[in-house]
This record gives sequence, structure tokens and C-alpha cells, in this order.
Amino acid sequence: MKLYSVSDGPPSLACQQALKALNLDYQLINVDYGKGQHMTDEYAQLNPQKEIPTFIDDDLVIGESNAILQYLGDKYDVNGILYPKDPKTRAIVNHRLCFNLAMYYRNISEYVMAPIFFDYKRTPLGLKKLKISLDVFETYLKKSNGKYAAGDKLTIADFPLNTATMCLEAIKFSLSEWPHIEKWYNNFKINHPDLWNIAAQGMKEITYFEANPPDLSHMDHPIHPTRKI
Ligand SMILES: N[C@@H](CCC(=O)N[C@@H](CS)C(=O)NCC(=O)O)C(=O)O
Repeated sequence: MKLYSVSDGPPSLACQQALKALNLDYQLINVDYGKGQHMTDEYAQLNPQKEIPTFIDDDLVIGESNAILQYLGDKYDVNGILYPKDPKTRAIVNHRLCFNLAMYYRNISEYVMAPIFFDYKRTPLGLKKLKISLDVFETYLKKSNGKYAAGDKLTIADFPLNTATMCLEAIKFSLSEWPHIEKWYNNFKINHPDLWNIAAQGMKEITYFEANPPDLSHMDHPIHPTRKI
């Protein structure tokens, strides 16, 4: 198995956490985002979205971290520990993955990540969207009293929500207004230090780039406006 991953990318890090939690051997291929290695025609053959991560298992080649997490759960979590088989429990896990993709990480990414790497600003509207996303996650976590994202056990849904939340810590955004998120996030660090360590390595890089925004103007990004530092 191979995972094309970017060292500070929350979706990539979530896949690494799942591979580690499932104790799977795989080849980690670090994609250099700053060099635009994911923009090449060669990479586009693997992932036409030109996004990272991309995962390969034999003849299966897929992008989209949720699809990767679900595949790993389906194929390798035979007892349904991290990806429960009971349809209702599983539906909650799937829901949390969708919530992260469509709302939570989307708004974190736009507010935290895009202004670090590209020519975007942190705006009051962006902050409002972020706070609404945090309010929603807080509501979900209240149901499990802040234990895990989809109930009282660790599941694959905790990984992308953890790596998304890590971006907030990277820029010292306080979670004190969202006590259940804070509790869940700290519990993850305490109870799963080896998994947290994967996110923590990425966080260090994001914190560094927050203080030293990279010049990606050479990348000529097709969508995002770059800035020369
Ligand atoms: N929905 C995708 C998003 C992946 C994603 O946003 N990856 C970023 C790196 S963290 C990326 O490759 N962006 C492409 C670009 O900015 O050119 C997933 O969950 O896998």
C-alpha cells in the first residue's frame, strides 16, 4: 500500500492516523506541496483532482481522505472497532466524516490555511462561518459528553476532525468557548499519543508557516492567488 501525503495536510494526516491505528504497513510518499509536485501530469494520472492524499492498494487508486478512511475501515478493520458495522452506529460515523468535509474542515481550511499559503485574508465572515461550525460540532459532542466524535468509542471519524482542529491550535485559536470540543481534543491527545503525534508534526509546520508565510508564487496555482513575499 502507498499513501501520497503532504506533511502538514490535515486530510493526509488523518489517513496516516488510520493506517497507524490499524497497524498497517505501507509506503509513505511525501509530496512536496511547495514544489507543486501534485500539479504534474504524472500525479494527475493518480488523482485527477490534483489533491493530496492519494492512496493505492493493489489496483485501487483513490483520492478523497474520507473514501480512503472508509476503505481502510471496510477492508482492514474486520471486527468493526474503528468503523462499526451496525448500520446506525456506522451512519453516525459517516455523518461526522461528511460534516467534517462539507462544513468543519472546509471552514477551518478557508479561515486558517488559505491565508497562510495564498493571498487570502482572515475576514469577519470567515470567522463567523468557523464559529458556526464549532457551535455545530460542540452540539454533536455534547451528546457523547465530549468523549469521541461519533459516540463513546474511537472511530475513523475522530481522525479528520482531530487533524482539522489541530489547525486551530497551530494558530493559537482558543477553544475555550467550546468546552466539549476542548475536552474531546485533549482526550484524544492523552488517550492516543501515538496518533496525536502524527498530527502534532503537521501542527509544528503550520505554526512555522503562520509566522513565516511561504512564497508560493513560483507555483502558478490554477485557482488560488499567490503572493510574493
Ligand atoms: N477533499 C480532499 C481535500 C484534500 C486537500 O484539500 N488537500 C490539499 C492539501 S492539504 C490539496 O491537495 N490541495 C491542492 C492544492 O491546493 O493545490 C480530501 O479530503 O482528501
